[in-house]
Amino acid sequence: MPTGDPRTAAEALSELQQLAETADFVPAGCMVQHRRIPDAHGYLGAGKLAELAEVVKLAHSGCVICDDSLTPNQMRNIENTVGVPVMDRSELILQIFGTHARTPQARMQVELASLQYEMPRLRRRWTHLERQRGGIGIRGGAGEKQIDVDRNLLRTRIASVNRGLKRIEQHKVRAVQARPDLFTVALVGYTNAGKSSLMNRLTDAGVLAENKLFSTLDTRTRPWRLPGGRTVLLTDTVGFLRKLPHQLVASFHATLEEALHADLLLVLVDGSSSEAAEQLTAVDEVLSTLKADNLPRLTVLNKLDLVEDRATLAPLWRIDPHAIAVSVQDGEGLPVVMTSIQNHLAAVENRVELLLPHTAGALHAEIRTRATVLSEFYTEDGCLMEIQASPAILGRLMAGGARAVQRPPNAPDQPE
Ligand SMILES: Nc1nc2c(ncn2[C@@H]2O[C@H](COP(=O)(O)OP(=O)(O)OP(=O)(O)O)[C@@H](O)[C@H]2O)c(=O)[nH]1
Ligand SMILES: [Mg+2]
Repeated sequence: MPTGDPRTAAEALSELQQLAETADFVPAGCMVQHRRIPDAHGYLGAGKLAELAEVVKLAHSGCVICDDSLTPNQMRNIENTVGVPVMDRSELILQIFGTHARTPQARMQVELASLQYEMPRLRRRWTHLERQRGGIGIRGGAGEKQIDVDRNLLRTRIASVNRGLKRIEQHKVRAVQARPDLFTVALVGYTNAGKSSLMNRLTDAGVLAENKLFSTLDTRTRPWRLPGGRTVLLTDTVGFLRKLPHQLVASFHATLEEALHADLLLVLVDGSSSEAAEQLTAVDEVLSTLKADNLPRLTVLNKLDLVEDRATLAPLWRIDPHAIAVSVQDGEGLPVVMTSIQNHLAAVENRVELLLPHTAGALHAEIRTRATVLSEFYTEDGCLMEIQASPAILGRLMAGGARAVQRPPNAPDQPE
């Protein structure tokens, strides 16, 4: 068990099992050792390590996965005792990210994280090769020179991937800046919470959604038409996980940052999971590392259709009394999400009355999609509208020919 993990061993192992299955492993068994600090040499104590070797032999396992980070030394020592390859949590997650990466940016981000993970472990790989060839260790052996060659190769590749990534990121920044000034809602949350499913349900994004961890590794933004015609942008992105390898958090920073350019966060959590409260806390931690913890947010508890007793949601409502329970699958609660977003818009935007002269009639369609129209009347001078919009949109409308209407204090609400 990793130290400082608030979960029980069973909870931590059930997540590790899910990760392993996502990477197409078939788990044969689990083992837990309760220790205050991991053994520096073999992570587990000597007795437990021997027990593990026995279990691996009996189950004919091809690999051992540890739920914590292992030092290259610990990995080598465990491998020597159990006789099969050993993987730590970071390596497993990197492998999953590697198979799920589809866009060039995601592929490069995973490659960068993997190269950085690999760097301190080069020596271990070479010791293995020398042993297989019957060598006598790496001190002064062929491996020693090869490690230097490999290290230089890795450094060159890291620099080249970094340059490629910078180019893509600059291109993306320009694309985000060129985006129409629409209110943006970002979907964030623990992996497998249902973010892509919600995105698909609300827009026709056609994003891959499946019962696997880290199905989505890049950011996608689609227009979402709210009831009444107002359009906002909805952004889906990579899911969070407790203790993500730091190399991955660093590599995916740009992807997450793009999503966190949002005006409002929808924090999604799988309400049917027994670990929903811990997952919400983990999401908070990632958001605060990304300095996005002060963005306005709505908490959405998903998969209500799988919750047999709603009383089990009580701890989540204690964390956020305004959390909205929904089922993306059958649509329950989604109208409440929309109303909450509209209420949020009403609270943060300006409400103004303006006259759209006939000469500026072309702005009418823009107002309908980018602002909320509260009322409109046609008069001799043009269309008199009461709208709610952001200062940026209002500025654009004024520049396009719309005029603010100043009413005398006792004027009737509506024109005759
Ligand atoms: N029963 C039920 N299943 C749901 C619901 N919403 C989503 N799912 C399922 O949950 C699984 C994960 O959904 P995704 O939409 O891929 O989750 P995600 O948050 O995008 O996951 P990552 O991209 O991995 O971060 C899929 O198998 C969905 O079909 C729901 O309301 N009820
Ligand atoms: Mg997804």
